[in-house]
Amino acid sequence: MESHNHIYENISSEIKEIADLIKKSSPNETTQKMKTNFEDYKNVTLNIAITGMTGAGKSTFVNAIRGLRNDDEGAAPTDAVECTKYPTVYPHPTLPNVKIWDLPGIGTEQFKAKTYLKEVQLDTYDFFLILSSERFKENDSKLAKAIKKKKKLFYFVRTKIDNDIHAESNKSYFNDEKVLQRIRDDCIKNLKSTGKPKVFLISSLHLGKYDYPKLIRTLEDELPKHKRFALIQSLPMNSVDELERKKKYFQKLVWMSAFGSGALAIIPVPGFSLACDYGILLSFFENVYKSFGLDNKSLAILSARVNKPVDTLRAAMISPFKDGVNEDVLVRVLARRDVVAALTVQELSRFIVGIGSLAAGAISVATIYHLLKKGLNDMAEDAKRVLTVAELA
Ligand SMILES: Nc1nc2c(ncn2[C@@H]2O[C@H](COP(=O)(O)OP(=O)(O)OP(=O)(O)O)[C@@H](O)[C@H]2O)c(=O)[nH]1
Ligand SMILES: [Mg+2]
Repeated sequence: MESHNHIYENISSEIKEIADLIKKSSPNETTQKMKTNFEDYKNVTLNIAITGMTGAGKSTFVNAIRGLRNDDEGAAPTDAVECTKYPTVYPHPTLPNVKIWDLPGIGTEQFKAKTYLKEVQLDTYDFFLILSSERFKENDSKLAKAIKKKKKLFYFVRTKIDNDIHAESNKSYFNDEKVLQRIRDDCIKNLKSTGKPKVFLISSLHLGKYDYPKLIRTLEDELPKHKRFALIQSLPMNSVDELERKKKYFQKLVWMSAFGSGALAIIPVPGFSLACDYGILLSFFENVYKSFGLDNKSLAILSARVNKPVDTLRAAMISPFKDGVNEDVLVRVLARRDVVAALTVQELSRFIVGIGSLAAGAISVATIYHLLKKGLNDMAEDAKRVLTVAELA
């Protein structure tokens, strides 16, 4: 009894909106609305602008947040000479709605922030990261103020922190924290004309270290909810922590997808697979698959990064989804007794608040819900095993 209440507590916030909707509308209307909500998440675009002085490490950062190294296929070109003259778009390797823009360097000369923002088409971007590998300069502040005026989000990123740490490490009384604090204070001092600047110290060569995780948490707090989802979904997999976070975001879509599949209008026939909309289920799983880095392309990228053969990484996957996501796999998983018999009707009425009278449709929804939840767990377990083999867990 207690455990049921516990489940009820946990899910109630996620399905409260759905429950309200069900009370007011028909199963078809509910399905349609949930489908639209799902599409809104799926189609959300995220455009990230990376800017800063020549040589600040923009292109390297663009590559790093796409999980690429500078010499990988599809990487933004980097070299010592100034090489990025126009905004260049780099789509995420597997989630094309997320785009990272490598903007031209802002230069050292007399700089007109307003003209620059017009030239790079300010409105395209959801937020700006202003990078510098040394002291932030007057031009960085000018740019930030112009962005602020346009009510856009921006953050300062001090790059190549690994170099700073390395340079200091052979001094006596070396202390990581002190070096970082000194750099941080210095950045804030140079940027004080922009108000309370948010500065993150990072190394594109070691994203797991320094302030990168804090930068991501800050973006999670400050971006609108759909954009936040797109961001987290797109990040390269570096740790089990990041995997768990991604999983949490997808968990929020599980009820929405279950109702959006049209299962509410279906009376289940024992022994037969449900005639619901597999499109939305496939779409859900395909996104999870890519986001967790389990597709061929992501595995190939990871393989290059951690220097392990693709086949070794792939061999770590043992779930029903190990060879990919398709309708056959879904039907096969759906047919499993543990999915179909997952819930009794009493449990259902606890799960699906307010629709006790639609018990038949509710059973179908709950079955799909379980399929989604189980699939999500299976994929997360596969991803954990891949991370372990990649020595990232
Ligand atoms: N150690 C270290 N080197 C870095 C890092 N980020 C960039 N670099 C190096 O710094 C140099 C310049 O990096 P880029 O990414 O090309 O810089 P950029 O800002 O794109 O330069 P432009 O396109 O000319 O404006 C390259 O040699 C990179 O390998 C970092 O986090 N750590
Ligand atoms: Mg560049």
